[in-house]
Amino acid sequence: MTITLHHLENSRSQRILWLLEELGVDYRIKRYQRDKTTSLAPPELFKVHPLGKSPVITDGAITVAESGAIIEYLVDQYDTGRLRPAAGTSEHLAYTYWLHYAEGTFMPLMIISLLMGKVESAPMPFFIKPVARGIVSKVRSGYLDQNVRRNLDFMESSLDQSTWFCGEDLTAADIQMSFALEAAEVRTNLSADYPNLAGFLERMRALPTYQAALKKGGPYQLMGVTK
Ligand SMILES: N[C@@H](CCC(=O)N[C@@H](CS)C(=O)NCC(=O)O)C(=O)O
Repeated sequence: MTITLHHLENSRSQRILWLLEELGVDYRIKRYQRDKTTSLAPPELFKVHPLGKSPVITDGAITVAESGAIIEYLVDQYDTGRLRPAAGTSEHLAYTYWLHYAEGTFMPLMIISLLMGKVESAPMPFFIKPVARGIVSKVRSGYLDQNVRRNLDFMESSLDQSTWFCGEDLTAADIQMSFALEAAEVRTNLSADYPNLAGFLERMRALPTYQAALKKGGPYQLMGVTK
């Protein structure tokens, strides 16, 4: 069976590419471009999975969507015990936590932030602008900013004592967290305010497998920043 990664440009799919490189398995990449105006995925992705999102993989007759599920599937099938800590250990509990946290808690905040930015910059009649800006400002001050800060503080302190999120060894949960931190990096001053998180990104970018994934994936421009 050959694994196919259905790879949408500038997307979470980059983390699966990195995982595939870490696993050292054979795979092929099918590329998809975002719509130039809306940034949405093209209709061809709906032929792979009904939600039309990326990442999604096919492995023979099997189709798996959702980053966390794809990671679990690939680790189950192809890892040799390196990228997921042994069941029953505290590292495994941390692994499960961060694997779910990235998409369950942190990424929704990044999406709200992205959408608020889009509302602020959307073309609209001049008399609507103050209303739209007022709503965005309320969402930011009443909910978003404090939650983003609390989560960044929490992630930062979680890396006080360890190199990676589950200890001294890189796990697939770190790969899941990579996109969350890359998304945070474009909206906050990570290197000044969150040295542990900036250090994580630096260590990750120095890994040959991360670099190989970047090379295979092509230009990677995350919400305005070229990597
Ligand atoms: N929680 C999902 C999110 C999938 C998702 O929203 N992917 C984005 C790319 S980062 C996408 O496909 N966007 C294009 C669209 O919504 O049309 C996962 O982690 O797989």
